[in-house]
Amino acid sequence: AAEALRMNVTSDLPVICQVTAKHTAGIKCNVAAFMPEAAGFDGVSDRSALQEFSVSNSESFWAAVARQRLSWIRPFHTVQDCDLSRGEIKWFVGGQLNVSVNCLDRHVHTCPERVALIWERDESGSEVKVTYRSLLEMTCRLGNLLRRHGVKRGDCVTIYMPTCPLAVASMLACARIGAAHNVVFAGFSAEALAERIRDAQSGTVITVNQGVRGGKVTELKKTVDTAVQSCPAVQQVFVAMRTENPVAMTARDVAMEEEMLKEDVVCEPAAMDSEDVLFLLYTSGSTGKPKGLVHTQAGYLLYAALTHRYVFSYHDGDVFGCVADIGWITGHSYSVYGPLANGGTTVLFESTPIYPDPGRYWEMVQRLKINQFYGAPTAIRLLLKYGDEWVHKYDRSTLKTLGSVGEPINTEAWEWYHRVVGDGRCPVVDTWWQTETGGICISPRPSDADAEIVPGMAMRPFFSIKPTLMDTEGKVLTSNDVSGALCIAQPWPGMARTIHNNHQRFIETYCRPHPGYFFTGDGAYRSKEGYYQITGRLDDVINVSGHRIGTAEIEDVLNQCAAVAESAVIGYSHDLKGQGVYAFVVLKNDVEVQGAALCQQLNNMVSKKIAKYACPDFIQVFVQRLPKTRSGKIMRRVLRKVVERDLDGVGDLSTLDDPTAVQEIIQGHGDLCGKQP
Ligand code: 6R9
Repeated sequence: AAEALRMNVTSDLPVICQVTAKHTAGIKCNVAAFMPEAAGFDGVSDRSALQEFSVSNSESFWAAVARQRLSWIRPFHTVQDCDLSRGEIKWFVGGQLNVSVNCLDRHVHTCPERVALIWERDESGSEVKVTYRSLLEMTCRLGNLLRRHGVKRGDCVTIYMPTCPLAVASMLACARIGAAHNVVFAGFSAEALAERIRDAQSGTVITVNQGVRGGKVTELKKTVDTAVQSCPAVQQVFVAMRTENPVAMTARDVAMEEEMLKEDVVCEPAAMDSEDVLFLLYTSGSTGKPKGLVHTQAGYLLYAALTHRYVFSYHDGDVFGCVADIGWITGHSYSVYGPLANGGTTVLFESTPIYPDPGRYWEMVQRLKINQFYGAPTAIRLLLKYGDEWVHKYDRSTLKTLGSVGEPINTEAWEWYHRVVGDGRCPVVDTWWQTETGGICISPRPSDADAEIVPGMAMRPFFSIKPTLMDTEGKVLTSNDVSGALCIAQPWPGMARTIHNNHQRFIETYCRPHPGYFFTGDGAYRSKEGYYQITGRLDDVINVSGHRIGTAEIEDVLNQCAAVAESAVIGYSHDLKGQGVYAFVVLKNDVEVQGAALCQQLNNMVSKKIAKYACPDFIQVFVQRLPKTRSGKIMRRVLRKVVERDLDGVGDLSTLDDPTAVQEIIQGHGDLCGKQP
């Protein structure tokens, strides 16, 4: 343990700097003060040399960082053992550690009363602070409770909870006893939850009686009740109380807080191998069912911690405010794992940007003295429309860095974020990454404090990340001022290892398209200066308010409607949401339905089977047929052009099976968008 304590990095920077200064020129002191490990890297005397070193000597880089920043039960013997073309990724082989010990125990030794979590409850002004000591206690009680109820190492626990301390404790309790967690966003419907529980083979679910968001109560426990009816493997449901309203309990339900009180506050941490599973997180792909991406212990934690520390320039004592829900990867990496591994204070935001009014974020920044604020462009665009007064009302002088994530941030929103929210003082970091990458891969920082930041661009790769652009033939584009498919040329510790129960799909999606590279599914432009700008998905995944959804998933639901023969869903550019959902629906020959009633029914189905955010903004119902190639593939390109009103861009229709289909679609689109603005 004493060894572990000494590994805490951020507090002893000045000492390391002095030691280094004795041996090297003064300039090296700077880079070692920035990152202590750099003192041991040959020839690294400034930050750009450090960046180059991390890419060319990625093994030495990560070995040093892993020794310095994680506390190991047993040291690793092999830094990495990866073969990208076969999708075999292993980091820190031979090493053993416990993620909850790294996030909790080692900070409890040095600063037990430091605040770990600030729970910004939906009810504004009623925040709850949880110290490292009490979060460890909570986690241990919960770990013991899960163990007593038979949850074992290697099991998978599904967590269906709002963003709150007990949700974090649940994640960490799983990590403590060696179980994997599967957090399902509490906005997903019973069917979507059930599908994820079944795919993850979870026997245990943790939930709350009710959720509260934007002043509205949601019946989460009832949703779980419905979901588990179709999940025969579920043996127990732990129910915490978010509100005071009792809910009906069955024989399989366990009152969580009550039972936790009976448990010991000490819980022996499991010694986990670096490559044991830490969690599954489901996300949408372009085809098929949502996929459970698998992240493992050491590499994921280290990558989340290092990116949190350096992209946001997080320092000891700062209050980090990531407003993402824990149901998404952003919540995992930057509300929970990154900040806690760094011994930070992290905000858990339960509410919405406009509850009780559009000043919510900035009132919270003032009240909690937030130093780094991390949110989504869709919320920034929404708040921009409400005007500057809501921002000016509150003191934002504590803010040092502003972050953006989830989708491209347009220049107008970026400028407003920078100028109005940050008073022009704070760097804005547009961070590009994915559920698959585990943590931020491209972002303007870290770089020199005065390095330029271009609005709306993620710009620079993080340590050891080697972005590569491919042309349509799969050849590497080497020059600048080019666009292509964004790949990453070498493995990094934070990347997903597989898709749960479907390694073949993992290989086909990420490794096969460009052998030897990790394919992201996004397109990117590399500017004359060599900066990266993400141009959007290359596949049939759309991004609604920063939430990923596969068009195929929505089509699946629409096609289940008795009146529907077939459907095609596309994304279109939407002012607030980034992308909206536009559905083309072809009716069966013999049906007679009222358009409005049908649209209502289809919307209800999507909301019931997936989630509200996936509901189409427009449903164009028609009777003929979708534009298809002669081989029967729906030509989405044509549909997109129609919706974008770029009829010249529709292009060559000669491959279409029936070119007149397009006329009907253009006509129908005009009628619909005249009626439904
Ligand atoms: C972290 C997260 C990933 C997809 C990704 C891309 C889009 C994320 C972005 C961005 C442009 C950014 N995306 N960040 N596009 N600029 N800064 O959002 O993960 O939910 O898996 O979504 O989101 O298309 O491929 P995830």
